[in-house]
Amino acid sequence: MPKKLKSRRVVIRIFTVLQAVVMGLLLTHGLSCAGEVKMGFALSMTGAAAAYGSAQKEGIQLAIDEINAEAGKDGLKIVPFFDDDASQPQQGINVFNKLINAENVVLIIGPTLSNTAQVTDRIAQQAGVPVLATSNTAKGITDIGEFIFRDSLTEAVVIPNTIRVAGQKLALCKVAVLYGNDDAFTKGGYDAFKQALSDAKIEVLSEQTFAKGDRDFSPQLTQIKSKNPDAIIVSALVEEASGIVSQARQLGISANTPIMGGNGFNSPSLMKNAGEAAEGVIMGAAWNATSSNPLNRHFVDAFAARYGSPPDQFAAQAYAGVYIAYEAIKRAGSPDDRRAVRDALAQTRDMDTVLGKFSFTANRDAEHPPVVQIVKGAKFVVFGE
Ligand code: 1QQ
Repeated sequence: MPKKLKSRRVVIRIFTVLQAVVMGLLLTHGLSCAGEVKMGFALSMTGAAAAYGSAQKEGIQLAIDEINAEAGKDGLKIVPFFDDDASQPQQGINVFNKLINAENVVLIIGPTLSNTAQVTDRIAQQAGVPVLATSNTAKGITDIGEFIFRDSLTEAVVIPNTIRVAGQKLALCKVAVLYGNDDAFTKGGYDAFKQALSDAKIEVLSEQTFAKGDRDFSPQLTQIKSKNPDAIIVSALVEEASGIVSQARQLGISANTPIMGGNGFNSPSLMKNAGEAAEGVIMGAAWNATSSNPLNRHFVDAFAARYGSPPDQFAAQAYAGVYIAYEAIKRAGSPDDRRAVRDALAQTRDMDTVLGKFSFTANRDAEHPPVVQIVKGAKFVVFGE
């Protein structure tokens, strides 16, 4: 064999061996393929917060499909790993461990409830995996550490605005308060309402409690009715909120006594479960479907076309979360580098999203104006418009 041909064969053989070694390394270390990013989603698809989790999943799936279609053949594609946290902290821990250690995701979106995030986010912080919550509104979640972010406005921002706007418009002087005392969000919401009521010099005539899964609220509501408050303030997840709203009206507390809630009320399952009784209920929110920003118009139309029903706030915040995470991952330059993705997320400034121009605060919380909504004709409309 001529010498030239022989040396060409040797080069080809070396190249083939090298290629096999690189492929082997990629497989054994579970790295993403070039052009792909692994994102984990911990959502409450079952249990007390399932109404929120299912809306979140729809918003997320829409965002992923849009991003992956736009990325085309050569762009960075999202490979999603969905898991059900079952609205339970222990199941949230299992899901986080799986996403972090087995699926090797670069970032986690979720979990749905603050009550779960309080424990799961410590695991992610410890492992150096960025978390972007899209529905956690209780105090202290982002204080867990520098890897923890959220695009959901906190109750501490939304509630004082709700009390200020509704308190003035409805001339509230005295109210009753009913809250869940076994959940981080419902307890945190209660604290925020209490502070806002005290700041607005609105008297609290009665304070009543319940727990997740309760179905009969008549003892608490009967006590509240006897005090004749100007309004009933409720800090609850939507399952219990629906029962409270229906039973208040059944017990003869008329629509002249408005019921006001926080973030937990922003799900159409309130109208689905409470029906006519939901009319006139007022809630603090982070987003309203009628917001005129062009991205929001596109989102509302695309969502309705795909699912046959309008999106709620939880779908909107989840959809925004995927875009916020994806932009950060692209800026980070390496879809496997959790630290670089964290640092890029922290740099998010004035990004156009369905929530409006979006930035994180220095403490990695969401920064944009809150809204107050009221249920009219089975829809959430902006209160006062
Ligand atoms: C929280 C919440 C819930 C109402 C949403 C899922 O805001 O747990 O923080």
